[in-house]
Amino acid sequence: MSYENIEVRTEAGKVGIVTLNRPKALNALNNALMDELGAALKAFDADDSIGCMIVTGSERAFAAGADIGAMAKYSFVDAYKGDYITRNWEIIRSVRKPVIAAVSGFALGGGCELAMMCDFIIAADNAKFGQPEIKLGVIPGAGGTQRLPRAVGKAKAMDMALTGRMMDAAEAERAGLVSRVVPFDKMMDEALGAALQIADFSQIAVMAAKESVNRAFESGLSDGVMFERRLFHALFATADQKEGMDAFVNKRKADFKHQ
Ligand code: CO8
Repeated sequence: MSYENIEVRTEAGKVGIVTLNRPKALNALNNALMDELGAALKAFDADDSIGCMIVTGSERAFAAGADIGAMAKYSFVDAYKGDYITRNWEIIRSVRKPVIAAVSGFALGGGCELAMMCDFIIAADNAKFGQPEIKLGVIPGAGGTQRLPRAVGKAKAMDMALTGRMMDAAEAERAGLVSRVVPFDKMMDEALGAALQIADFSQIAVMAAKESVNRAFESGLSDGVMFERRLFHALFATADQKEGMDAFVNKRKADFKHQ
């Protein structure tokens, strides 16, 4: 499939990389881009050889938000009935293999929300995160008021949603929004290193780990722990568990077959 708003490639045959590519608009997220992103991630998710995905942008912008020009004249009916706010964004959350956001430059509004929909964020030291929708007379619409407080707590989430201020990479790491911060020229190597490492693990265990961590945000502690325990039990039915533990016992590298 050919794309107009994203670039898609694979690395080492096992990591799928999507680069947002609307440079003139700082990768503003219009409907066509989000449809393409969803299609590309779904295709990687369905490809048995791919074990992890990366979504990234340019040095200047991961994404400066939803496309304000496209949204400016929407009526309530346009917004409510169309898939673009934000039903087509949900595809990203339905992907079962891990998705890493590699964020450089602006990650604002929908750009910050897109990064937070990914499983974890590796940031370049020039990254800037923000939910500036309040300045436009609206509020975040793709999970910003829900995922940001879960990531950084109420105080900073309220501060950002109500003032629209940006958080730099160092503050974002301190607050728990991003997992690692590296210089920009090391960002893709860092993300790729993590993605290749993940892709070499058992895909079944990786998917179960993602599902179980995500469950922590949907359930109470005892339900979450029970969910985890059942998945843990289930993994003993896989060949990969036998391989992983046999490899450890016999001091060799595991060779997972994703079975
Ligand atoms: N939408 C459309 N175009 C944009 C956007 C955007 N979000 N951001 C930047 N651009 C365009 C600019 O219009 C400009 O285009 P042109 O050269 O044709 O004038 C170009 O990108 C470069 O931008 P600037 O000249 O403004 O660059 P600066 O370096 O001066 O400033 C900023 C960079 C600070 C990032 C600034 O561009 C800015 O404030 N952008 C808007 C940020 C924003 O408000 N984002 C939130 C948007 S609302 C949203 O995301 C809601 C999500 C809800 C869910 C999704 C529903 C679909």
